[in-house]
Amino acid sequence: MNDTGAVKEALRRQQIETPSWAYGNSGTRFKVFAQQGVPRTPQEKIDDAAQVHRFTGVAPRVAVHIPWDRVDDYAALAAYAEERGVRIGAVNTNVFQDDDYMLGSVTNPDPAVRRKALDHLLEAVDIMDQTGSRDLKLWFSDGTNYPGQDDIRARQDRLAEALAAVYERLGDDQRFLLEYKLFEPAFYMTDVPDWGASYAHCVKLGPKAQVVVDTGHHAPGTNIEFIVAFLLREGKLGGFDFNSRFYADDDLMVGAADPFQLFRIMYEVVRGGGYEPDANVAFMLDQCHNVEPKIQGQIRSVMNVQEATAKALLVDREALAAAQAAGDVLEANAVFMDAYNTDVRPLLAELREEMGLHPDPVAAYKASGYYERVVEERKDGQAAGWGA
Ligand code: PSV
Ligand code: MN
Ligand code: MN
Repeated sequence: MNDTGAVKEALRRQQIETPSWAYGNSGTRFKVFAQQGVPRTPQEKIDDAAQVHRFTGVAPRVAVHIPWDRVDDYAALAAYAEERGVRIGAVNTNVFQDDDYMLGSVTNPDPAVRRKALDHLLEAVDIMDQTGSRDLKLWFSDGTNYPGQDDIRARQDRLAEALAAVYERLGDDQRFLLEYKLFEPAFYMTDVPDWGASYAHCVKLGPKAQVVVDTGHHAPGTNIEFIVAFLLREGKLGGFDFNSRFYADDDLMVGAADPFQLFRIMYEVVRGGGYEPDANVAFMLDQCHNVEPKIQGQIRSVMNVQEATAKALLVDREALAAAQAAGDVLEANAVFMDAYNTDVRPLLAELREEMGLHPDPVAAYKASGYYERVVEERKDGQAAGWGA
């Protein structure tokens, strides 16, 4: 797509979902650094997410994580979000922070623990009914630390049983996204370690089961864009948890560590039709801002995804196809790199102005005084954190 008008039009309809937990305090297992002005309630997290949308125009949804965002009335929470110009997006489940889950949740050898975990997943679908959310995000920390600790095959059977029960419970317009992760917290074997395991379970269940690619969940050197191309081709790419990493699951700002990889991923999304409105690929962020200001960190991340998308849309697909058909390796690579090396910031600034936004979202946010206001307003009470 080379016509700038068409590129802008495509960028205008982009929707990037931000995670409620990115607005709260977070850290590593060594230390959580408390920041000022951090939200104390799920509502305040939504207030902050609304700021990201206000200044970027492309972040209209916020994902919630249960029980971190537990409230009495989820329909009221959804209404609260709508009043602030955003909606509740994916409902993320949490079966990893309870003592009972030490040896696993849905794959635990104890049927009572499995039942408890499944009840939580089903409760999350009840919540989706109230928030109007389409996506249930399932990530299991389940796995083992030592060879022989538990039976790998039996654990797969238990996983399949739980997934089938959740699938059965989904409404017509709902789906689940099964997230995989190579390791951590399990260090020998993880029950959903890679896209293949997630894909196989999802294929068995049907179209309402889709794979979600968290960009931080692979072995170093993995070609993530290949996975994206493959899953899209099979109609099984449900979405992304975007973040970037230098080592493992670093949860740094997307596009910070490797903007070229993000471009390559977005190119495969565009190439595979995943950017079309009816493709239903969810572009979510899953990040933690441990040392940087959180709302600004989210704004920067949204802009990074926009920039990678703009470059991906700018690839001259005709010229690329011609070079590929001719076997012209260097020309094909040059066409691809031309798009990556284009400075798309002026185009995005122009687009924002056309959308009635400030061309520089970070500057506009800083000038708004929102941060100073919430630092003052949120002085008292317990700040929300990863796990609260
Ligand atoms: C696990 O590492 C993960 O990526 C899952 O998506 C969790 O729900 C999320 O992190 C929590 O931050
Ligand atoms: Mn994730
Ligand atoms: Mn992760």
